[in-house]
Amino acid sequence: MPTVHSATYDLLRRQGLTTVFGNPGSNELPFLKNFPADFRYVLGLHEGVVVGMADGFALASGHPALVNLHAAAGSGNAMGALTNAWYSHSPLVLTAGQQARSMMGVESMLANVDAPQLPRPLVKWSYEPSCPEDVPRALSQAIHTANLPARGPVYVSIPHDDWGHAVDDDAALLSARQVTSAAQPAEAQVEALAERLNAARNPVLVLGPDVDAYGANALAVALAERLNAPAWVAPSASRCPFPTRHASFRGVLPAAIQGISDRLAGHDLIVVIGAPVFRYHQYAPGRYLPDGAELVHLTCDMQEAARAPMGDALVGDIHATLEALVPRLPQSDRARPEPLPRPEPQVDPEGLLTPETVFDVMNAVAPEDAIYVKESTSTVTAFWERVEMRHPGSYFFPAAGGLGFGLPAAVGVQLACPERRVIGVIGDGSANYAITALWSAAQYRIPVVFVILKNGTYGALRWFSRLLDAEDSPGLDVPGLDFCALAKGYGVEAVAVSARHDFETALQTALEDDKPRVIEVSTTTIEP
Ligand code: TZD
Ligand code: CA
Repeated sequence: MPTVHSATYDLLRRQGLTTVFGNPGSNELPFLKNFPADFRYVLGLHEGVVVGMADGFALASGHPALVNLHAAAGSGNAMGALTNAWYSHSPLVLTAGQQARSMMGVESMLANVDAPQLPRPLVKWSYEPSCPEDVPRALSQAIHTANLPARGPVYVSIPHDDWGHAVDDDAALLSARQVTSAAQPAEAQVEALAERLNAARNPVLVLGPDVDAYGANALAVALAERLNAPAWVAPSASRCPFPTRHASFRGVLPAAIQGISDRLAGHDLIVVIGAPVFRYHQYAPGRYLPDGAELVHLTCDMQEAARAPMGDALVGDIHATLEALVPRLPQSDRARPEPLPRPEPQVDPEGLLTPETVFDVMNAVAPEDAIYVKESTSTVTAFWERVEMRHPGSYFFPAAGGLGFGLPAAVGVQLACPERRVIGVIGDGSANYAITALWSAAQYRIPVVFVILKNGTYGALRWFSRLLDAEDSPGLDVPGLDFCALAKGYGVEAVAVSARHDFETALQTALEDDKPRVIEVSTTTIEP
């Protein structure tokens, strides 16, 4: 007779969720017992790390990832990481152990009295099955909900005395289910879009993370080349949708209302693909659109389409829509955009490297298909200017700006892509939110190269403090951190460098190794 336990593992296996990212407690042990040999458990020492690793794994693999957390305290620890998963459309299936059903009412230790409420509003769906027999079906619903567009995290709370219950043979029907979506635009919609693009005098593309998530990077290039249009990366982009040395590439838009209008001035049609309109950050009020401009928006997310303050939107599969659209467009005879000039090398002060130099060295030393997981907030512009990324899936950044993503996501991305090298580019502030990811990297021998940029300060906040006229705020510096000592404590070999040649050597050595390494680089502080 199958049980909730056997039916669930059968479901997870058939649906391809055989890696479990977790941090266990007593409530989770009945799920983890008899852990099948074809499954892999990846232990994170803090739930923010657990979700961060799963997030990187899901984003880089394109498949839902399973997370197993501990009841309320564990789920609570994971919430910050869920802000990023939500905005990056990351299909995370979060499960959490609950007290035994008969012990919940008296509020025993580790009972989560209103478990489905806790992760909201950062999940698409949250549920606690009303009886043990419903657990496999609820998990099946969770997997498909996470994976259907727009993708996103889901949460299921499971009482620990459910796992031994018998279920009938119909539970096997669940594991064989295939749930797919189409969202191909109608003929008339593609035609209308094509006409609009053809009629535009001077169109501009704004490309976002979901171009990369849908594997539509090459189609975005084809579109830019058909139109001979410049291509900007959407503000606050968490992925790289377009090759950064292509003649059309214009860099990342600033995350401010007026800043975007200024950059896009002179265009009569703004075509936003795979990003919200727009993901602003710093408050710089102004006009949403430059004079004379219209905006059209292709998105996989109906909420993004609905909440935009301007423009027309088409909700659908980004790959399918571009595939239908591009062949309808005649080759434009507009002049091809001129490629951006290469940025000049920076002169480094004695005993420090500029972040610009760090990125120039990475660009020269790292393999051309390296994957960058970036979480150093003041160096975003410099990074996009200096590091060439030409392959899909080359860049991941916390989509909600929730720090604590970079270190663990780098581990998850490397686990999903063992054939490519992952370089984590992490600020000395950011590194502390999820430093224990180093331990998981060491224990599972996941060969991420962690480059920690040590400028001794929350650099981006220094910039914001000038913007907000709050330069005298306390708590903006982080002196006295020794990342080599921390790395050693978690089992990762580390070296500190402060000169260009030493960084080159350290990076080369790290990239040749088959285990993780930390390189602490002393840097100057620059403007974001
Ligand atoms: N806590 C969390 C979880 N997320 C945040 N985004 C912040 C606090 C606030 N914050 C920012 O938005 S940027 C930043 C903080 C603390 C500074 C990060 O410092 P860093 O990078 O050293 O990682 P830079 O390059 O010095 O800015
Ligand atoms: Ca810093």
